[in-house]
Amino acid sequence: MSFILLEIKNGVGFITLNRPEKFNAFNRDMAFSMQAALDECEANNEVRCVYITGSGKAFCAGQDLGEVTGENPATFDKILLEHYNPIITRIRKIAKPVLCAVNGVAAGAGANIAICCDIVIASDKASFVQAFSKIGLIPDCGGTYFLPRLIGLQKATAIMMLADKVSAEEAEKMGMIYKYFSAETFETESIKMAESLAQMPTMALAFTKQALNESLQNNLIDQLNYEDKLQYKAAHTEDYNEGVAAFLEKRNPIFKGK
Ligand code: LHQ
Repeated sequence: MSFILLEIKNGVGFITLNRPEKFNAFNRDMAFSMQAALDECEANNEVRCVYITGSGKAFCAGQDLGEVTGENPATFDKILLEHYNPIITRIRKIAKPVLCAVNGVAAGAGANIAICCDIVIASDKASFVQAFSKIGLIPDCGGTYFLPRLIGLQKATAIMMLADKVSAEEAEKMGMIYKYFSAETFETESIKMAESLAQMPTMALAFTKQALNESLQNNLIDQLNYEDKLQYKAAHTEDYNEGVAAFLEKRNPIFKGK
C-alpha cells in the first residue's frame, strides 16, 4: 500500500496522505513519498495547482509516535532534517499554488504542514492541535515561523503552550486558515477551488507566492524593488497578453500557465 497517493486530473495534482488507520501519521517511507509527490507536481507541467488532503477521518496526526520510541528510535535530527524540513521547503518553493484541504484533525507536524501551504481550507469536522507540548517537544515544521505571522504572537504562544484544540471555525476567525466549509460541501468546494486555481495564470500566481515569501523578511523599499522585478517578468508572460486581450474583448480569458 502506498502511504502517499498522487493523482493528476484537470490540472490539479491531488496528493492524499494515506495511512488512515494511523490518522495519516508520518513514518519515514511516507515522508520520502511526500517529498517525491511534491517533486512530481513541481516538474509536471500538467499540474497547475497542488491539492493536499488526508484519507479517512483525519488530515494528519504528525509524526508516527510509534516510530520514535522503542529500541531503535530514529534520531530527532534525522527526522526534522530528512523528513519534514524538505517537505516544508518544497511546499514554499514550488512555483504553483498549494491548496491544503484539511478534512479532519491536523496535529503536530500535520498542523504545521497544513498552515505552511498557500491557501488552507477546512471541513467543519477539522481541528488544529499544536500537540508538541503535550509530549515535551517544541513546535516544528516552521510552525513557530508561520503561526505567529498568521494569528499574532499572543494567540500563537497560547495555542502552542496550551496545545488547545482549535476548531475549523475558530481557525478561520483568527486567520489561521482561509475558510471552512460544512463537511457535506467540503470536498466539492475544495476541488472546485483547486480546479479554478489550475485555470489561472500560473506564472503570475507563482510570482505572487515568491513576492509573499520574500515579504516575510524584507523592508518596504526592498519589497517594492522585488515587486518591480517580478511584475516585469509577469508582464512578459503569454497569460498577461491573454488577460488584457480578453478584458478588452469582453470575453473570459483562457490562461495556459505560460
Ligand atoms: C497515532 C498518532 C501518532 C501514531 C494518532 N502516531 N499513532 C518531530 C521531531 C521528532 C520526533 C517527533 O515528532 C516530530 C513532529 C511531530 O509531529 S510531534 C507531534 C506528534 N503528534 C502528536 O503528538 C499527536 C498525537 N495524537 C493525538 O494527540 C490524537 O490522536 C489526535 C488529537 C490527533 C486525535 O485524537 P482522537 O480523535 O481522540 O483520536 P485517537 O487519539 O483515538 O487516535 C486514533 C488512532 O490514531 C489511534 O490508534 P488506535 O489503534 O488506538 O485506534 C492512535 O493511536 C493513532 N494515532 N496519532 N502521532
